[in-house]
Amino acid sequence: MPTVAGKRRNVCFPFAHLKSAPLTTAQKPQKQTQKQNQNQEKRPDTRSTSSQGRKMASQAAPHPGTPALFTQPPPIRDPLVTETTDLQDATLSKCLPFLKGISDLQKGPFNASGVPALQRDDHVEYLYDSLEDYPAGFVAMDSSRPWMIYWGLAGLTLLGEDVSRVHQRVLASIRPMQNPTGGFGGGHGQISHLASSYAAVLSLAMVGSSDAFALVDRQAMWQWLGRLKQADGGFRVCEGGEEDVRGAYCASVIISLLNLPLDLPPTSEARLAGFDNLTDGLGSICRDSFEGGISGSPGVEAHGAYAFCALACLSILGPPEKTIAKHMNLPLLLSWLSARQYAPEGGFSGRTNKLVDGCYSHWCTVNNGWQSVQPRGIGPIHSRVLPTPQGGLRDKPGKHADAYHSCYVLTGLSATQHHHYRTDSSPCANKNFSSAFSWRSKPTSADENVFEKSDRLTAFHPIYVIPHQAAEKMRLWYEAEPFVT
Ligand code: FPP
Ligand code: K
Ligand code: ZN
Repeated sequence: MPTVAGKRRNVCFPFAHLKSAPLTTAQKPQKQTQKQNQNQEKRPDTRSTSSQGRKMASQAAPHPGTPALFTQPPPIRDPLVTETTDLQDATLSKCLPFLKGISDLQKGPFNASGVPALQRDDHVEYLYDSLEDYPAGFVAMDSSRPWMIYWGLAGLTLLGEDVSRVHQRVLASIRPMQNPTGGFGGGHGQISHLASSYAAVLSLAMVGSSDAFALVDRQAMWQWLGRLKQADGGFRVCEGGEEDVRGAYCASVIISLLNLPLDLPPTSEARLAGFDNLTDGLGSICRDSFEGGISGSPGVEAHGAYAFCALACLSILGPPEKTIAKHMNLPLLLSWLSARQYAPEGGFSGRTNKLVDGCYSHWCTVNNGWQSVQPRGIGPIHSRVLPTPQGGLRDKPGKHADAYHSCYVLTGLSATQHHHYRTDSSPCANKNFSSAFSWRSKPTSADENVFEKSDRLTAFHPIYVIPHQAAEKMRLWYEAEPFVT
């Protein structure tokens, strides 16, 4: 294992992503008087004429091959200056030297499109290291253990590593987190949560052995899901916890991969609401918000991570061109999703008026074949902007690398390197969710991409976010395994 003894990188994890913290509403637009408005219109554009950005922009010519879209500030400016616009300017100034290929931190060689090589070995080393011990300061991550395993394994798999070599350690770590009452907790002795169960199940799928599959207590999992099922069709994330589209997505991933019976357990209270089935009513909680995007639950701000959860859940429940069309206003959704990509940064934001962040290159690029948001230039963006000098990938320049961003930045990059499409055939005998298991992929051709052949990553299933074969193998294993209700 390429771990450097005694060395620990300053790894910083985004706790907010994993907790059920309520969304903070984006800053409300400030009212302006006519006078203020006029003043601002007369004022020189501070965003393009002040600060570091201008200084750096004038210092050196962009690397040849970089499209102008990614090297110049956007031509359309809103005259309203707020804390939000200042932050965006600062972000842009930090990204521009990387986009131009003139940052001291970038390692060559650059190819003809101005894209530096992926620092594959550094990222591999970083991700193996992320599976090692953590110092006491990381205690808050103790409720995210299955996630840390998932991010490490997924990132390594994307980079072409065979993660079955850490198989025994993965099983030894995950086994004590399963509760006899069903599901996996975020750490030893913690109550089961749908997000940690999702990460645990996907990690077991990636190591892919019979021992890994046999570890899951499917009967208890089914009973537990029956208790989480709510009267509106959705799932709470844990007993007594909140209900949102993360619950819907994580539950549908678990139900379909473990080939659980769809019948609700006889004792499930959701039966009182007239439901017979674990998936009854689930599609209708995946709906669009007033902005056209998708929020965690009705009435709150739309966010890209929840958009992924809802669209992926609908794509498990049935063919996406039917399920998504039924529950979403497609033109509005596509408009909101496309507005998440900024220029010249090239990356995606998670919500309106917020900053680009590499992880949204996964959450917001719905490359699900039914309709795709064309992530223009995002492949090069990852290589240009997001690496760190010592390996690992990050939210944006100025931040530390972490396993979460390494995983999802690579997932986003992989999505740009492969075409994903559905077929009419699924390898599964049980036809429930057959659409979810009918996805295939083929690598993009040389004239469609701007990276070198050596930078191609493993293709990931757009719904399960693990290799296609890993999802299929797990499902087929459980299809052959009797389930005693
Ligand atoms: C805001 O963080 C982010 C959220 C409120 C939700 C994030 C949720 C996920 C990333 C994962 C959900 C998926 C599963 C499968 C459980 P922020 O305010 O730090 O970032 P922002 O400014 O970019 O919105
Ligand atoms: K963020
Ligand atoms: Zn992020």
